[in-house]
Amino acid sequence: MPKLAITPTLRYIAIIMAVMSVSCFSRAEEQPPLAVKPLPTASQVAWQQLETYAFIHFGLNTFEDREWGYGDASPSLFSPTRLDARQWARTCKAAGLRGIIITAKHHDGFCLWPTMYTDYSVRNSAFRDGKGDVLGELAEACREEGLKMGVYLSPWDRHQAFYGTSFYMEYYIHQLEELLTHYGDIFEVWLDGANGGDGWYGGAREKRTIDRRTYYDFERIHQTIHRLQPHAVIFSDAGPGCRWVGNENGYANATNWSFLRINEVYPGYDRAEELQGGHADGDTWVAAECDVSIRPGWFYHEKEDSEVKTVDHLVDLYYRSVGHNATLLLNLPVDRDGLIHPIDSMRLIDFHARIQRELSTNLLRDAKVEAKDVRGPSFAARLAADGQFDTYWATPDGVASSMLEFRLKRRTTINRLMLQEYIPLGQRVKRFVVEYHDGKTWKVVDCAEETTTVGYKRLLRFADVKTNRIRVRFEESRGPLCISEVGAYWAR
Ligand code: FUL
Repeated sequence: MPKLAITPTLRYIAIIMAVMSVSCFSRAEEQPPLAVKPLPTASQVAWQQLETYAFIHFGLNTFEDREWGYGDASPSLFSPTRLDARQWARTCKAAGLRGIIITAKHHDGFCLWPTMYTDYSVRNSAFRDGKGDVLGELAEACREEGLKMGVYLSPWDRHQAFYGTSFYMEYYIHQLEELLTHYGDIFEVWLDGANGGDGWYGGAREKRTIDRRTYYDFERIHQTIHRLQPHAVIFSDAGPGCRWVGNENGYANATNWSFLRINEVYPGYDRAEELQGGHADGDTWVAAECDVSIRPGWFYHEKEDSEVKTVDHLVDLYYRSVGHNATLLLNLPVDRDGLIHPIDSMRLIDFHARIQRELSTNLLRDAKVEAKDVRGPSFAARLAADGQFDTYWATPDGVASSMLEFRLKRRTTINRLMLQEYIPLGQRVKRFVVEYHDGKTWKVVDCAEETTTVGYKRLLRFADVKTNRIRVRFEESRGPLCISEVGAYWAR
């Protein structure tokens, strides 16, 4: 028999067959579990990892001492004399906030950047003799401090005469294009849901009602954003990037799904309370963002100097936003000088220091970790406490309830627990129980709220327990478990 010559083609076929046999016949325990839809995009995951970022409401309203300008105030009123975007950025950085979303245009229509499309802007104000650009200064400051920047461009505009006509859409898109091309990377575009009503409208001074489902060409708005800033996450009541949490108090429900039945929700959604927990059977990934102001109002009012939220209040909101599988968008009203008020910055810094202190040392990092079920060596139990989001403990196919136990070297006091799912493969956990061993038996930790969903992050607060064994029984899940991280802490 003639010997078979090993030609380059044959070698290539042999390599392909070898690769195929590894991937086709490799065992399930070496492969990650199949994703369970709906899934987030990579940008949505990166967005949620920001966890906390700032909102800045600033504009003519600040100088009118109003929350909703009518659209008739003279632009010359806008006159911050000490404006310093670096002070904003440094304050946010020191408070652990990872980005700043600014009201480029609020409902009164006044623009904080020298737009080409209206004279109702900083161009006709006293600020920097009409040569200033608040967005430009903020973009520079964010770059310097390594913060992300986002923009709020109110769809409702109480100034423009053509608000309510189809021409307004052209105006809006052109302004959006300016914002998305002049200021570097934009991480989030904020489309608020307040829509139509009375206003100045070029002197008409009337009430204009629009159909909030059809008036704005949202498809065109989304396409424009995706085209110019492909990684930006779009906020509205209905997403598509992230959703309003249904209240302006800064919290999400303990049970919080990152899903919506997307065809039911629209900007200005009238069943807002549903947004606090999402739709368990939703078909689209739209995680929640909790927007709240550090003061009662969104804009600065001197009379609210004594009403800045306390550190205790802010800490509570952190646990009920970031700790309830959402992000925290914390508003800082810039004052008439153009600065974040010292009371607000002190409160912010103290808030951050307290969170850092409460959650600084993960007491499970050197614990022995055991799981009832393990998918395979690449998904070992210890990966749930290795400090890496991208490695995770997973259970075999078909195993949707299991248990993870941590044995500590010594009896330790614990009063906080943190859980994270590996969300690139979907949000899965539906119900779990936390237990500790008191030396004789297992006891349930009373978390004072329902222990249901986990998602990107779940934080639980409870009274001190002293133990050297703590476990989480995952009772129900939408597929095999994929647990990225678990942390236990002692907050004093
Ligand atoms: C709402 C607005 O009406 C408020 O003025 C504020 O900007 C808040 C964040 O969004 O829709």
